[in-house]
Amino acid sequence: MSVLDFKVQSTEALTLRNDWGKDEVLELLEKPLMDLLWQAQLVHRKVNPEYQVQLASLLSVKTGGCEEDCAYCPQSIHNSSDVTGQPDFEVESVLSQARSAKEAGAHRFCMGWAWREIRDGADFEAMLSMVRGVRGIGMEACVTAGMLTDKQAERLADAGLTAYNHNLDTSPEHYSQIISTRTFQERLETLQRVRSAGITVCCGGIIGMGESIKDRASLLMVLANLEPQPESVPINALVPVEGTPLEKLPLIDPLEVVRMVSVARILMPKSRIRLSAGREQLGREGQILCFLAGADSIFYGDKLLTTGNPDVESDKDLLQKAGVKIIYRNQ
Ligand code: SAM
Ligand code: DTB
Ligand code: SF4
Repeated sequence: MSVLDFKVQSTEALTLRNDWGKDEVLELLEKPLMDLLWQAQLVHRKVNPEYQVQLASLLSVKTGGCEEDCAYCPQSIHNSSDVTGQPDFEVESVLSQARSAKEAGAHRFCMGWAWREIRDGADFEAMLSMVRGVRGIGMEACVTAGMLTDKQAERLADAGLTAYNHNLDTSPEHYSQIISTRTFQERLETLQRVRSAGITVCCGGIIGMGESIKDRASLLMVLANLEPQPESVPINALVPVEGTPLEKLPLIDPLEVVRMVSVARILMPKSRIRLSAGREQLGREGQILCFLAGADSIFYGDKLLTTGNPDVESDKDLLQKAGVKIIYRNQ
């Protein structure tokens, strides 16, 4: 069964398009909010009538000391944030954290490495063991670890990896303001390798990094025009971290996140739209609007990779108040 099958219940009338134009997407992003919410809901209700939400837990297996210069990231050696290199987690410790996450209700376990790219050797072998272990526990397994080769993607697929996360982060036009050590094209090539190996693609971006609305339209357009579209699309709001070049940027207006989620849902009806970093800034009502508009996953657990996330108790309360249904592992 494909990871998408469980939620696509009535999609006959939904046509997936891979030919979106930037102006069309911009027009959607700029619609009066009520009209945009209505249009997003028409799609969302069709693909997810019960408002099912997947809980995913994140673990930073390898933290800090990354050679890339991503302006938002506290883990880059080019930035002077508090995050410093820490010993990597061992396989058993990762699997015990995955088990706890499953017991707490998580359906997917996402593991991060602060690497520019995967290198062969003991660390990669450990990653493969972690993937096998997480799948053995009965959870979806996602890895985010930078660029990879075809062979590495194939080995991850053989280990049972469900998804590989590699974000485009921002529009091709704004990209050079944010990262200089890796090109937008290299990101697209990494995504292609993941796809060719038969692993599902998790790819999204960040808003609130000084980009224009046109940049947001451009990012969404590139994502939606990937063929096939990514199965999973994380929408992150920048968490401005001290010591990064973006530390002084103002927090994004929650309604901007609602707009991004709505348009992502309209353009990519069958994809899982993940309300990712920055949820603490959104407030309860902002998050509920995002569920209404099409978000169908959150990161669950007190920590993202290095920054905070709402605590489990407040998330349980949020999900209950929103009246959404949590996806359990056997569904
Ligand atoms: N090194 C790998 C990579 O870049 O693909 C994996 C880890 S990286 C931290 C995963 C993603 O986290 C980034 O692509 C970015 O979208 C997101 N991220 C990192 N720092 C963030 C921040 N301060 N605010 C919002 N999102 C952030
Ligand atoms: C994604 O798009 N967001 C998550 C996940 N994929 C790996 C990571 C968010 C990280 C936020 C900053 C931090 O905690 O270091
Ligand atoms: Fe490294 Fe990933 Fe952070 Fe960029 S986002 S500095 S690649 S850990």
